[in-house]
Amino acid sequence: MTVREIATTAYSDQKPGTAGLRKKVRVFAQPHYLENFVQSIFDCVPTLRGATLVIGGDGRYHNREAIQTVLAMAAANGVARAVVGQHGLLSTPAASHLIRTLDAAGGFLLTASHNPAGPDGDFGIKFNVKGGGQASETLTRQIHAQSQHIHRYVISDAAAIDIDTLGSHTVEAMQVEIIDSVEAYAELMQSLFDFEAMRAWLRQGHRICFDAMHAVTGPYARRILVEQLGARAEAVLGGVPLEDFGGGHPDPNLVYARHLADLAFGDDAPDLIAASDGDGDRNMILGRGIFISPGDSLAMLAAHLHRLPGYRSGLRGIARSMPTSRAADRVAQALNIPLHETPTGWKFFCNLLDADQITLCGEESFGTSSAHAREKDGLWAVLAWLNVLAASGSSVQQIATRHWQRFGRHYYQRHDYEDLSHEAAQAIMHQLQTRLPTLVGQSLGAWTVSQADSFTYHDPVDGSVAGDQGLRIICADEARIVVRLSGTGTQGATLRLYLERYVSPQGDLAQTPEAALAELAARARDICQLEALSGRTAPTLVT
Ligand code: VG1
Ligand code: CO
Repeated sequence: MTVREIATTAYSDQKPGTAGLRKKVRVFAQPHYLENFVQSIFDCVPTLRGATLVIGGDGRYHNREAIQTVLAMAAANGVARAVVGQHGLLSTPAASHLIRTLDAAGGFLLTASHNPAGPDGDFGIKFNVKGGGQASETLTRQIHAQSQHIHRYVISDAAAIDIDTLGSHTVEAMQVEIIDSVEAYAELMQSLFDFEAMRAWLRQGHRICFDAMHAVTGPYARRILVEQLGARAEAVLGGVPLEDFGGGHPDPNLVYARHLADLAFGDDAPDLIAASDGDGDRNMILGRGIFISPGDSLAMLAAHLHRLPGYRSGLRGIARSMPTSRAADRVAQALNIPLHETPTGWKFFCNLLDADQITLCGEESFGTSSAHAREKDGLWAVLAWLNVLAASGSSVQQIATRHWQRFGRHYYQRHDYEDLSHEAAQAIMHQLQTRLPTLVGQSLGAWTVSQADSFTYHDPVDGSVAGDQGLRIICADEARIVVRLSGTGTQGATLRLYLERYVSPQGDLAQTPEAALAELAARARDICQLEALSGRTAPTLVT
């Protein structure tokens, strides 16, 4: 075993997006591509030397090779101990938890989340810091800058190690432990939720269905839902992780998990139907005859969380990303606790969580989590709902209806225009941004624009400022349009149009989101000059 220093040249495209570096597999497979980025991280995080490092991924194609590369480079860069999930699997929240509990100096998460996998699919890597949170904007910028003039990296030439068998190894002076991917995470869930109440609820004949979509949460769901809570084995669909996710698109929403909506709205539906995404941080929640939008899920969990063992002392505060519906704001108001509005991306929640200012946070993109981790957590959200059902004796439908009757309903949709040319996307954003000041006071269908601006976030904890975080057109409490460009895509540009409309408890609470938002959607398309600037007349994806 020797450590070798390899000369390399920089790639110009290693700028991480909303959640790490995501590219096509063929881009990552270029010589030195992964190595350059990994070395840039080691160069920017000197505290990894002599420390513990967590490594795991979502199990997609290229995961296993990438893990061996990261291990060989970790050994060469002086890491003392690497902890790797068996078979190379760690869900994003489980990795975050391990980093925290092992007091690791950081973790490498090999994931492109829900993006399709396989030789023609996507791959990704993200670095989480001590404490388990995502790398800050500042660190992300430093890593990118380093990747732009990297000229060498170091790597051990040790043979690949067996990541499928639990056990210990050494690579150079580094100790490697292959650990059970689920155990610590399952213990964490037991400390937060009332497993006995959930078991009793299932024993009474209530049924759940959870789809792991052949991605990373399969082993977690089988262990926790089936082995520990006593759900039937058939309750877990897609429970075996596959390198190509079975050819599917593990992005749980009404389009890519249509079959779950069909199940929920069909005869004999289970009481709770749920799914998670490729890396286990997203969640989708449905009940018999009802889909719970992520913004509603955040608000409803906020209203009920105090019923659950880990949250008996109540919530310190709630945070949501700016485009996420303002449903949680009403609950925060009722509970008399702060509500923070952050930019899109989980990294912006981490300071608030570390400073103990919030207990619960969420995003419209099917992400919810609490202070137990520094990532969004799909199975946590599913267990939280399951526990709320067991503790309250109510159905999902009853919880939602009562919530709307008390707080009113925030109808919500996100319209994605995918694979636009970068020029068209920029033109749309530019023209809208320029016109924003002129929109205030103008009427927008039935509403009047009260505020129109580009969102800037001032982090209350470290004082950092993040500008250009999306354009918003607000019609007081009643309606809102948000427009931003995706930072996770790997092909062309994706424009996201977020639509929200509030209906008070006295109004019509039983509309479909599509009908409730039709007028706002048409106004939003006009305001963005979508057809004129991109030729598109309809979104490619509505979630
Ligand atoms: C999207 C979502 C954002 C989420 C991010 C990572 O980002 O909108 O809310 O935090 O994905 O989630 P963007 O920039 O494409 O809108 V995941 O599950 O892909 O790690
Ligand atoms: Co994800």
